[in-house]
Amino acid sequence: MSFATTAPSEVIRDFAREVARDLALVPKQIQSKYLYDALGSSLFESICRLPWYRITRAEARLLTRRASEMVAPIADPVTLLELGCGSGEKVALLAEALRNRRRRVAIHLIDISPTALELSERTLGALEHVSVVGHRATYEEGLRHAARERPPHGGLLVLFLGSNIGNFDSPASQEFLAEIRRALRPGDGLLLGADLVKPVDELMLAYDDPLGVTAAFNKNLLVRMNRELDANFDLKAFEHRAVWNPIDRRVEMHLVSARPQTVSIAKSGVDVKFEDGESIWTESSYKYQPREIVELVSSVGFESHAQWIDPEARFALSLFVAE
Ligand code: AVI
Repeated sequence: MSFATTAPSEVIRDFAREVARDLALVPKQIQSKYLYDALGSSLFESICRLPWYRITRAEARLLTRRASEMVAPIADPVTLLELGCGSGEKVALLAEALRNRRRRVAIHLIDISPTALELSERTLGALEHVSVVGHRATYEEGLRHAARERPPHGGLLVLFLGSNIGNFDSPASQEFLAEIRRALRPGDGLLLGADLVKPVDELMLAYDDPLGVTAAFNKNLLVRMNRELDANFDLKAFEHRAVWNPIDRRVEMHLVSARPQTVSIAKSGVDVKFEDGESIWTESSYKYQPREIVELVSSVGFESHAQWIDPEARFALSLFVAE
């Protein structure tokens, strides 16, 4: 496996500009998409294997047990489209459930990471009844391309899994779901994975794990800024903190300054002052009640078809059909 350490220059330019803008906000923040450079993506994969982070395994359990019900309402020939494909194992479970229909299944994979696309294409290569198209693109661009390339007949099932929806705030999640709906035809489906509200001690173990992997994932953002933006963050002078915000029902990740300090970020053209205890807010993970998921998705033109809940981890997969 190789770890690309240099991002393309336009990515670095946007990163530099957005960091300058968002560190001037109160509270200071950095968008969570910047957590995922090569090392960050690999740390996230490790998080998914931690005993305390249960989303990935809960979702795999539901998919393994209920995949045939999940594809049942989608008309042949089926196209599957996964937003953020990871390793391709989840879409493979759904493709496997379509095998007995004896029709070819087209799979579109959308991810900005070439490594994720390659890995998924390899996983799916073992299935002879599928054809796979990878799109190295943002979710929005990929959705548009795939919708244009799909056949005139048959249904499309969009997969948005892993509780990625939880990293969008409320207006952004609604806007993004509406964008998905606009790319679909009536009768197409959306399978949405979302983590549910659960006891706070469980959430804290998931987002501040005893092995420190989530802390490394969060602090890698400082490593990335030092490398790509010529910043001089002292890694020992910032701490990982996860907090449960009960009003907005989200886990927030922060990087907290352990002392008063000024950090220079050369490519952003800024010197940023931190008070002792001041934080950079790096991610929100919203947690839902099952009913809220149905209401959110129904509000943008979908009808709720079914919802499966993993009782151990409190995680839901919900299936919607475009009206
Ligand atoms: C990718 N996303 C759904 C993860 C989450 O749970 O919000 C990212 C993550 N952050 C900390 N641990 C995992």
